[in-house]
Amino acid sequence: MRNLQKDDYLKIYETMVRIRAFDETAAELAESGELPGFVHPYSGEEAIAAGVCSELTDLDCIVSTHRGHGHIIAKGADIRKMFAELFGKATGYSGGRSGSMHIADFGRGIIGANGIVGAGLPIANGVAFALDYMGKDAVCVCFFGDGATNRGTFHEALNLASTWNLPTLFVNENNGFASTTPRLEAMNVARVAQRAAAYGMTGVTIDGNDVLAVKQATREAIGRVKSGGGQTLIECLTWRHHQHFIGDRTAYKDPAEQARWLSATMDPIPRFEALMIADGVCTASEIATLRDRAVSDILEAVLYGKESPDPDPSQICGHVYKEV
Ligand SMILES: Cc1ncc(C[n+]2csc(CCOP(=O)(O)OP(=O)(O)O)c2C)c(N)n1
Repeated sequence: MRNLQKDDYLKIYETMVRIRAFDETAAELAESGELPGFVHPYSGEEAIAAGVCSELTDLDCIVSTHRGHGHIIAKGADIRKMFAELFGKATGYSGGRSGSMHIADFGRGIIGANGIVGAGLPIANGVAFALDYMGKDAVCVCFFGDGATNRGTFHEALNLASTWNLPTLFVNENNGFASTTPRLEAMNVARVAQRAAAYGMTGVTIDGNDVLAVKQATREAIGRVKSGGGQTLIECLTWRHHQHFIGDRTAYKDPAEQARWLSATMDPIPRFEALMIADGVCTASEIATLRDRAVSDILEAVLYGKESPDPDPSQICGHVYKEV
């Protein structure tokens, strides 16, 4: 995977720093009380969204989670409409009705984030079924946390995808916790990927902070399902830098472990920067330029969101029932 074109490296890097800038800014705004609603920052997990989505085409779809900003940005969503939605404004993705956890953009194959843990899994199968039924050469990627793999929806979805041979790709973001519960207090298997065997599919565990490893595993999984080799459950080992949501306390995290994961050798962004410099892809100053651009794009999107109009109160009952 280290033989990509320069543009491919830069695109992946831009995606990661855009996600980081988006969620660090959203976290600050939520902490200061400027943003209404919940924010579940994705910081620390960027390599997964960026690596997976770098292998997707416009025809492919994704189904996201409550921690979904990263997936949605990596699939090409408009960050101005995202911030407008977070601010509850009329110009937001859902007209300000949904906030952070229900952003969707069907035109870009973003079927939606979801506030219900594990609820995206059966939806992803439905999308995969539809893609297959319509004869599209495409897959549906489902992102979900380790906590979600203890829900019945996970097991039903893997069983159905395997039995019906659906083009669903299961991407587990194993950050070690479901809210405040450490993973091994809630499951009795060493690896989430082991669960794939129960459904006759391939299970792999990878370093989820190594964006090129994620890209490689995604490429192999898509190739496998498209060539009749069955589905894949990719378990990506990672760590969330922040609390579960902004406002939560993190007493359940070991400070030494937290510091280890935030170090430059573990954080996916400095890791990828070091790799690009070592491979002669770009210089430190080119990297700084890309970072600065990501931050200024985000600030512009925040301004757009803040200054957008509030929804019209007379429309409050809209989108509840379908008009006939
Ligand atoms: C069905 C359901 N149960 C509980 C919750 C409350 N809740 C929200 S996020 C979360 C933890 C999810 O953990 P995981 O799936 O590992 O994802 P992560 O937050 O680590 O990304 C819980 C329990 C919920 N939203 N939905």
